[in-house]
Amino acid sequence: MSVRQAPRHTVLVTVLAALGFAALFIGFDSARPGGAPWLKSLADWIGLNPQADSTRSPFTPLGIAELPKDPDAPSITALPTLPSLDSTQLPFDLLSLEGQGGQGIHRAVRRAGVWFPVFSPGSNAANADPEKTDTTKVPLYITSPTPPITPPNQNLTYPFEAIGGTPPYRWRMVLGVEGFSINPSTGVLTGQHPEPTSLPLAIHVTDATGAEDSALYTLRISQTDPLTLTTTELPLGTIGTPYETTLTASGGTPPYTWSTETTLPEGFTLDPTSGLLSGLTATTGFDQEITLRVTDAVSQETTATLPFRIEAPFEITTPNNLLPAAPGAPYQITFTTEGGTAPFLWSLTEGNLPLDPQSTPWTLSPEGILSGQASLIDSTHRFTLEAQDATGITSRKTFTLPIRRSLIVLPSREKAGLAWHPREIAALIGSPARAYTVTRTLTPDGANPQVVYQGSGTNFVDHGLATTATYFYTLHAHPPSGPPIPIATTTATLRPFTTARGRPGQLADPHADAVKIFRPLSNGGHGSGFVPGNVTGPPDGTGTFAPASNPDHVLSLHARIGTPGANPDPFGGSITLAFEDNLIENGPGEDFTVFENVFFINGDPNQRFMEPAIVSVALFEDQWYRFPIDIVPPATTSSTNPTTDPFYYNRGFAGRNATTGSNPTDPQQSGGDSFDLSALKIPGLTWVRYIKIQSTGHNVLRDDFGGHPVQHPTSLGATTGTSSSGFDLDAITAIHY
Ligand SMILES: [Ca+2]
Ligand SMILES: [Ca+2]
Ligand SMILES: [Ca+2]
Repeated sequence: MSVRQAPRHTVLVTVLAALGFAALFIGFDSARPGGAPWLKSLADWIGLNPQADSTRSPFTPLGIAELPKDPDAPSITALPTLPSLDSTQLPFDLLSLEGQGGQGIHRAVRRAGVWFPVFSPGSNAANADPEKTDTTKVPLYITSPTPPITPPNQNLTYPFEAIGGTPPYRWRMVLGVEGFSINPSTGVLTGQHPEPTSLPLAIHVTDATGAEDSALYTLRISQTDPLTLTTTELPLGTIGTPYETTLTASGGTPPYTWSTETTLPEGFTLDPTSGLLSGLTATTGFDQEITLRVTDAVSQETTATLPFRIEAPFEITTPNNLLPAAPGAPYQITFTTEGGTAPFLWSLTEGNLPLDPQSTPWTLSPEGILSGQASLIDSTHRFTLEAQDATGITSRKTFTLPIRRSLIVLPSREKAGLAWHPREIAALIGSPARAYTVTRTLTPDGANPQVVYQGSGTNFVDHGLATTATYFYTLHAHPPSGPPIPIATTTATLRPFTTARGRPGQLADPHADAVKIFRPLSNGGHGSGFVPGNVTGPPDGTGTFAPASNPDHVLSLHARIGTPGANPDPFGGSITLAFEDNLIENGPGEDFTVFENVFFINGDPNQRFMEPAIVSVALFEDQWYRFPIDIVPPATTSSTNPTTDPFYYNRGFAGRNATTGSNPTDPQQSGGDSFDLSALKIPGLTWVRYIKIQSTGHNVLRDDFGGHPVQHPTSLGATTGTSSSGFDLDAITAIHY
């Protein structure tokens, strides 16, 4: 079929070549090679003073009438209210709508997390092809995600659902075991099985006109005992003595397969079948953390990060996790050893030392004194130091040094998010705290403190605050005995909000504010010369047939073709964004939306060009949670490419829905792909401030539910690893902020 739609990738490559912008590599995790250690924040982008610290700078309250006018504001805030659209008015069968947004040719409704355009043929705009856009029908789609894992001998009842086509639907299935059946008219699968197993389950649905759709799932019968890595510590090894330990796991469905997420030290191996970790080092001791992964027979996996230490005749006694350096403050630490023969000679063997605000690296003296001034931006640094004693024996240790306050406070709209790190507080008070109290005052002298949190968690959101007010928060740790100890005080000043682009220090916005790391697959890609402005602020996409595509509107992350199970980093570029003037709270339902420039192939809204990405969130820079992904391929050979079907990327992906142009903070209007932090099932996680988006690449990742490889479209230069290949990020917007 010929491509009528402007072949955006070709056009964009030309534009880019003409502009010749270099990619930005932005420091956040300094241990990564190529990470230039500076951060271009929103303030740099729009020319405001980046030195301003929003939690400390003096602030003149602004009345609403005095708010600076933003040229972008009308496009977001002046949208007319959408007239209500009930299902009887829809041109096709879409019952139980989850939302509607857009106007005219861009009007769309949402069902099962996917937005479908709805418009009358008379309102066609130039971008839509009337011959391709049959507005009376949505094709028949099976929408359901993979059924849940079911224990042996326990009954499973799972309703499969479909939309589009012409009801009524008829259902059938193909499954290689007895004991299950599907109701042909309702699509409800029922049954049970006595043994743990993992089987392909093909589901077929036929509509009244004989049209058919199919989907291939994995039916998992497994103990619900969660897969657990039962090895909780690794034995201490010694230089010159062969090291051997066998890792253990329980739950899930054996047999288990073992692997590591981190590189093992030289001379060490992990047997994937037996879990035997073994090796020998002759002259170099080390003390580092390794991340171990166990996968069971039905592709569930779990990981654990454990200290791994080989003792030399002397050891480095400074703990791995260094106390945080406060932003902008001087920092000095003297590393210490025990045993061995003095003098010791210190050197950096891996990673990078932090940089001061002038981008000069901190210094490590040969005597083991690390000193410098902390940058103004929160960041985490990992590096490995080596000490060599007078006899030539060496000992290595990996350190983590965070730059941030011990009490994190992020102001938002009439609320503030607070968080602290128990490990650091334990280091400060000499033992784990049994509880924490946070107090709030309106003056720095601490008069009239109000207790706003008491418990054993690590984060909470303080509600009911006044815009333009400044609050002083103090964190108190409760040691095992004795009175609480004040640990840290931090202030927060609440700004008025706009849904357009904010102004640092004056006007906050619900959108991502800064790029922490940008790691494309090659330099000079589409939009790389416009980072961070093209991915901060509100979405530039203005409608379902009007995806953002200019380099100052979107940033391409790049994708390549790989092999399943490979490290995804060389095949899918990534970006990490920070929220600096608002938080993303885990509120009711969806919490944030990712906007990409999904477009319709040949103007046909039923054939989507989607470049998928996986999404992770964090509250602390070193603790990430990824949304689980579910791929649902067709069960039979399809006449169209499965990757043009939004229900192929069934759950957990960004990049499957177009932007409607309506209010980006309302997931029932905005289009894009919305995510609910509750889906991560992380106990006690009330808010986050970092989001990482990584292009999936083609054939690299497997999904979390059936192990299906994640396919990426390969046409239109989508997997060249350069220029505009891969996911094109437009914006990320908080819903609860
Ligand atoms: Ca913001
Ligand atoms: Ca939520
Ligand atoms: Ca944008």
